[in-house]
Amino acid sequence: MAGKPKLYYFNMRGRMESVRWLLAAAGIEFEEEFLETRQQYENLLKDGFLLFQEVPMVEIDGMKLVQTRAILSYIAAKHNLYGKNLKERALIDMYVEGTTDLMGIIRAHFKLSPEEKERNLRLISERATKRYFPVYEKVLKDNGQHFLLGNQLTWADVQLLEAILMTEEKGSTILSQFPLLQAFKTRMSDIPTIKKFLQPGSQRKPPSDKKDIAVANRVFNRK
Ligand code: GSN
Repeated sequence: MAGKPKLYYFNMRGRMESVRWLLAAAGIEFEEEFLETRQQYENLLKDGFLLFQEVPMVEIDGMKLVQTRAILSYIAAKHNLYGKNLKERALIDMYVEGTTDLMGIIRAHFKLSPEEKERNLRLISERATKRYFPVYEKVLKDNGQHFLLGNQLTWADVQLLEAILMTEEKGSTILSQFPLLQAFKTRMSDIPTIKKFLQPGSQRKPPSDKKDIAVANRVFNRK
């Protein structure tokens, strides 16, 4: 039996949080090494663990995977969360890229100045309610089933729930015009593996703050 996947990243959400979500949803236990010092990062570089000198890195099945998207698609495929054929995969890819784009805007938020934050909150609300959520609401309406791909849970659903919760942290009523997404959120949150991940004490991380910037600057030798 291979050991548990080991995640190398900061003790923060960042790009790794979707990996934590996907593993948790698949019911896979994982270990984490949190980067706190320059030395830890240099050791990983010296050992040749970081193909592009970047984290996230995940040690899994004898591989040292980098590039968040590659990590996620490997985990999704391995745990039957990546559709049954190429066409389903293409749909999942499109849905996932949509939520990735939305989460990218939200992820940048904590680094902004107060004025930029105000502008960014408006952008998040506008993109969520006018561009992204209407798409997922329509997909659920058209297929009339529980998940984006119909009756099978996929990576796209897991990442949509992550994006919904992140968006709600920035505006708690953001789902008010999307009844099917509200029901989706409730249903998804009740899946036992996800329910467990949503409980306090899990490996889910809180929203990032300024302290996280200081750690990353120290590790990457930035100013
Ligand atoms: O998606 C990915 O995993 C890569 N395309 C990007 C990974 C990345 O940018 N990693 C940053 C830290 S996490 N930030 O978002 C990184 O390791 N930067 C190293 C550096 O030398 O700045």
